Amino acid sequence: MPDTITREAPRQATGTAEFDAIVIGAGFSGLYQLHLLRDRLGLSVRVLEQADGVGGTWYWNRYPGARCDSESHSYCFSFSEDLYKEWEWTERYPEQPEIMRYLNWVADKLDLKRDIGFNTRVTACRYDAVANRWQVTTEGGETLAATYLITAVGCLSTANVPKIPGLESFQGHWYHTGQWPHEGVDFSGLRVGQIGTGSTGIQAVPVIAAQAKHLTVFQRTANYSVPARNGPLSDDFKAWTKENYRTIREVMHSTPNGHPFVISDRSCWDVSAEERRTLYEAAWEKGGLQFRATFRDLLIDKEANDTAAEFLRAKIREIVKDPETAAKLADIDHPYAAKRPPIDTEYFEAYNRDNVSLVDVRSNPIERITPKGAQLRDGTEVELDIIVFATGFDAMTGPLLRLGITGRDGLPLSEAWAAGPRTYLGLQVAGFPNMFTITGPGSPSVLCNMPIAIEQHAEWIADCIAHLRAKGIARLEPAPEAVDRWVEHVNEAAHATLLPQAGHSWYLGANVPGKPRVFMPYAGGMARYRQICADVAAKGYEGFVLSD
Ligand code: N01
Repeated sequence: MPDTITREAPRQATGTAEFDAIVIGAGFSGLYQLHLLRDRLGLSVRVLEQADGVGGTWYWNRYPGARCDSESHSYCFSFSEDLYKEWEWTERYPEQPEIMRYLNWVADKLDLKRDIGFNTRVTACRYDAVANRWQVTTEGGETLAATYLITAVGCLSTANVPKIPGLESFQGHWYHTGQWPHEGVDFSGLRVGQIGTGSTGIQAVPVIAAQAKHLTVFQRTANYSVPARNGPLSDDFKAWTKENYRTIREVMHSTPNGHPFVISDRSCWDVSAEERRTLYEAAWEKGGLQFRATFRDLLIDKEANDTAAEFLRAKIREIVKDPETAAKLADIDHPYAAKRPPIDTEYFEAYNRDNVSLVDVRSNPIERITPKGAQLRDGTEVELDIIVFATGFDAMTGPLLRLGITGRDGLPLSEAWAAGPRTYLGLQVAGFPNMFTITGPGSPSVLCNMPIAIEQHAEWIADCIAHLRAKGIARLEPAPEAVDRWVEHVNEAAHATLLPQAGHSWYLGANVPGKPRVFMPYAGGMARYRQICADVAAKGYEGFVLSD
């Protein structure tokens, strides 16, 4: 990558602030993209962020128990050895406030905040073909323009609050975990209802249960979970991560999911049933997302997966004392890890408390919210003071569609994606020249440890922009045939795994009524994807149309 290209000063003549690049979002992606474009390429860049601080997903997700499921020594930037070695994590998994401290530290260290417009919500992005510029409008009435538009809005930033009749009549308070009040919520002495048992809900249950008078969990789909085994990091481990920076990074770059552990090359069928059980026990004791790395075929062979699933169901029955509650929790209808596998701290144990109860809302749905609580189909009214919606997100496409993007010839992104997202490499959309989507649909993104996926995209985009500028190329967008081929490949990659077998997963958009059912992330593996993107660039951006 060249070190600098002339930096253009912002121009204000038309009331429009002019930049080389506009980046939307100041989480991991936006921060790194700003650093690369401004400090390595010398471009004028403006980052627009709707929150009043950096942090992206970690700014909003302040719910009880919010903690990253990736291990802290892998959930950080690794592009700079100095940055990596200077920061000290305290626990095996970083808690939300610690990640916020980390991202603020990075932003200050790289002097990024001066180029970020906070409290600035983007309402429209329109491509002007004559000027070959992106015109961006904000809620506050600002207009800005740039040659390159880069979305760094994350995959899980549009809260999904189910439309349950009567919610407006509820006399208590309700909150979505992804829009949690900064001042926190005091549950002491209160009756709390939590809807949702995904990764978020499973983190929140034990923490809310420890404080509330009573917690009722409304479960629609039972879920697997493996103990996180969180705890403080020893000085030895901290020193080891620093000494082994390069090796850790190499592992993260060479595995399908960007985590710092290697997936076993052993098949589940290479070992006896007894040995298999011993290996699962060891993985359960070790804890964390690594459980799924016990055998190489857990995500491609349903019968192999069944062995892990049965082990995990048996654990639920062993931990949860009330057999009826245990049966509801263990009645899981999808293969293990076909939905994002949660990890927990005393989740199943929480159901042994006297102040926690479980309602199966698949057999007995919430018909309406009343002023006093939730009314179930069988007529029961569960009285509540607080409702917590741990109901997830309009994932991957939601954050992009709400930006009001229109491409060439006034084509709205919502129309281009009416039947589901269509991208080339998850990086660009045909008809939207010079627009790049960090961790967009069609890229590994949510199937990968996010900082690894983000760094690869931000670097590829910076290299691409450097190439365009060095060669005097005005526009880059994917050829429609390249998009067709990529969409087909994303589909094939998903169907080579068990992932599409969880028919109600947000990977498929199935959690949002009316959303097209398309498997959105690229399941072919991060290492393979990195190579594909590198090859495309090496072949002169094969599959893209480059024009003056
Ligand atoms: O959301 P989810 P999440 N009535 O969509 C239920 C990342 N993450 O926020 O399965 C009743 O997974 C829904 O039920 P069902 C991670 O990638 C990361 O938990 O659709 N229930 C499900 O139980 C994760 O995958 C971390 O039947 C309703 C739950 O709500 C992603 O975020 C931590 C309902 C939603 O689960 C999203 O996780 C947490 C309704 N109308 C999350 N609508 C870290 O690494 C939905 N549900 C820190």
